[in-house]
Amino acid sequence: MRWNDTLIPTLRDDPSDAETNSHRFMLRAGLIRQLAAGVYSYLPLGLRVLRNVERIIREEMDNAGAVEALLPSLHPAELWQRSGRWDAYGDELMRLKDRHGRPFALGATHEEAITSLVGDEVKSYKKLPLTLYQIQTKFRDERRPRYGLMRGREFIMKDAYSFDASAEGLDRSYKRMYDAYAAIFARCGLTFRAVEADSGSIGGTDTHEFMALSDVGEDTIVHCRGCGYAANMELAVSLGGEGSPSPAGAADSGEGAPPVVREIETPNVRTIAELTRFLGVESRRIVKSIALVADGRPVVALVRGDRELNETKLKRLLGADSLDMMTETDVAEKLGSVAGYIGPVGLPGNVAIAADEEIRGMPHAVVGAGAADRHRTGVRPERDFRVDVWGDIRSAAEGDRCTRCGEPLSFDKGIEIGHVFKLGTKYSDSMRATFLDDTGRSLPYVMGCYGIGVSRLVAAVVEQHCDDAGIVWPAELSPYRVHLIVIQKKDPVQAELAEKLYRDLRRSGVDVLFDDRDERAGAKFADADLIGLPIRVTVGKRAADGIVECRLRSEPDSFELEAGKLYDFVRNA
Ligand code: 9G3
Repeated sequence: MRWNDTLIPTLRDDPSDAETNSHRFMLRAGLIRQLAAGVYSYLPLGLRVLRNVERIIREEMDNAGAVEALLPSLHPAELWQRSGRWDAYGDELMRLKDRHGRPFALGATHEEAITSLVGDEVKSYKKLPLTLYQIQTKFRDERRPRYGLMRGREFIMKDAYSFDASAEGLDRSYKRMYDAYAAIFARCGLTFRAVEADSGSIGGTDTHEFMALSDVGEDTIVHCRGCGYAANMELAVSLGGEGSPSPAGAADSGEGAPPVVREIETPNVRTIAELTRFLGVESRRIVKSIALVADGRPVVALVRGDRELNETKLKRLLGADSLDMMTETDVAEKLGSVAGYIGPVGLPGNVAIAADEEIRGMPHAVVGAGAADRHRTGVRPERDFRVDVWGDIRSAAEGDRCTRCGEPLSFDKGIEIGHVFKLGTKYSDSMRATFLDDTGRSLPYVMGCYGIGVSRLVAAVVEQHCDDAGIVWPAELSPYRVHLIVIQKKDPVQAELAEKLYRDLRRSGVDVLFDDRDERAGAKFADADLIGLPIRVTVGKRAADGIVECRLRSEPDSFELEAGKLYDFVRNA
C-alpha cells in the first residue's frame, strides 16, 4: 500500500484527552478517531489490526467446534421483557423507538436473541451440543466511557453461546471455549491470566475472566505463585497476614477477665486512622461499621478496622440485587446513629448486621457508639451485639496468604479481555427454550456464554506492546509486515530501487506499507516508530550499491543488507 493512497493521519503531539499509552498511540498513529464520547471510527490501519484479531478468533473458535452466525443489533423490547432484563438494566441499555413507536433496544449482549433463535430452531437432543458465535457491535451506554477503545459505548465483541443437554455437556463446552481463549490471547501476543470471577447479575455458576496484565487495568487480580490460585478481587479469598485473628475467645493482651464495655469521649474522631491515634490501639482492634441499603433494606456491615469491605462478596452473601452506601440522613433516620460513629451495639431490630468472620475472634473491640464524638471499648461480639449473618465480606489485601497453600498472595492490575460463564438454564428457563431428550421429555438447554472484547483487546495489546516512540506490533496483528521508506524520492536511483523492492515484496505475498511521501527522513522515521510495523526497510544513499538499511521495530539497531537478500530476511524475521 502506498502511503499517499491510504489515510494515516499521524500526530506529532499527544492529544490532551489521552490518558493511557494505548489511547495516546492509537490516536497518534492514525488508527482511530473519536466520533463521540466512547464512539470511534477505525481508520485503515486500525481496521487491519481489528481484522487480524478477528481472523485469529475465527480460527480458534472454528477449531473449538463453534460455528459462526450473525445476530441483529436491533432487538424488540419484548425479547428483553421475556427475560426480565428490560427493566433490570437502566440507562446502560440503549433504547429507541421505530417509526411505529414500537420500543427497541440496541444489543448490549445477545443471550435473549440467541436463546430465542435456538429455542425456535433446535428441538432435539440430537442437535446438541451446539456452540454459536458472532463478532458483532455491542452498545452499552457507559456512564464514563474512557481510554479510547478500552471502554466504549459502541464496541466489538465476540460472543459465543453453547447449548448442551446436560451439565456434563456444558462442562465440556466450557473447557473447549476456555482453552480456545488461552490460544487466542497467546497468539495475540498478550500476557494474560485466567481468574475466578464473580458471575454478577447474569448468574450461573463457574465463571472465569481473562485478564491482560496492565497498570491501567481497572480490575485487581489476586494470584498465588505457590499453587496457581487466581481470582478477581471481587471474590478472592485470603488468610489474614501476620495479623490473622487470634483464636476466638483468647484475650488479646493476656487479660483473663472478660472485658467491660466503656463509653468514651472521642471528639471529632471519625476515621479508623484517627481512632488508632486517639486511643493508641491497632486498627485490627477496631470494628469498622459500614451502613448500606441492600434492595432497599438497611444493612450494617462489620469488618475489622484493618480491612476493606468487599461489596461484591457482601451482595452475594445477602443475595441482593442492589447495594448502595446509606446516606448520612438515613444513618440518622434509619439507624438512629451518626455517620462516622456508627457501631453494631443497640441498632434497631430491622437493621440486618452482616459481619466478616474475622470479627468473631475479637476479644474486646472498639466500636462506634452511635452518637457524635463517642465510641465504646471492651465490646465483645455476640455478647454485646447481635450478628444476623456471618461470612467472608472482606477484600484480600497485600500481605495476606493463600487459603490453599499458605504462600503470600500477589496483586496485579488487569484489563478484562475475556469472560466465560456457565449459565445453566437461567435463560432457557426464562425464554422457555427447550429440547426433547432421548426419552421424549422436554428439557431446557444447559447454556454457557463466552465473550471477548475484540476492540478492547486491540487496546490491551498496544498497552503491552509499546515503547516511548510508539507501538511495537506482534507479528500476527500488525497492519502490514514491512514499512518501506525511500529517503530521497527525487533521486532516480533511490526511487527505482524502492519501487522494485515494493513490487517484488508484494509479488512474494509480503504486506508492505510504502512511505513514498515527499517528507523529511526524520518525519518518516518517527511515523514508522509510531505505527510500529515489525520490519523497517530504508532505501537511501547506498541504493547505488544495491544496499538498503533494515531495522526490526523490536530492536534498537539497524543494519545494512543487500537488496537481493531482503525477501529471505523478511520471510525469516
Ligand atoms: C445489558 C447491559 C450491560 C451488560 C449486560 C446486559 C454486562 C450483560 C454481562 C454479559 C455476560 C456475557 C455474552 C458474552 C459474554 C458476557 N453488561 N452483561 O449481560 F443489557 Cl446494558 O454480557 N454476555
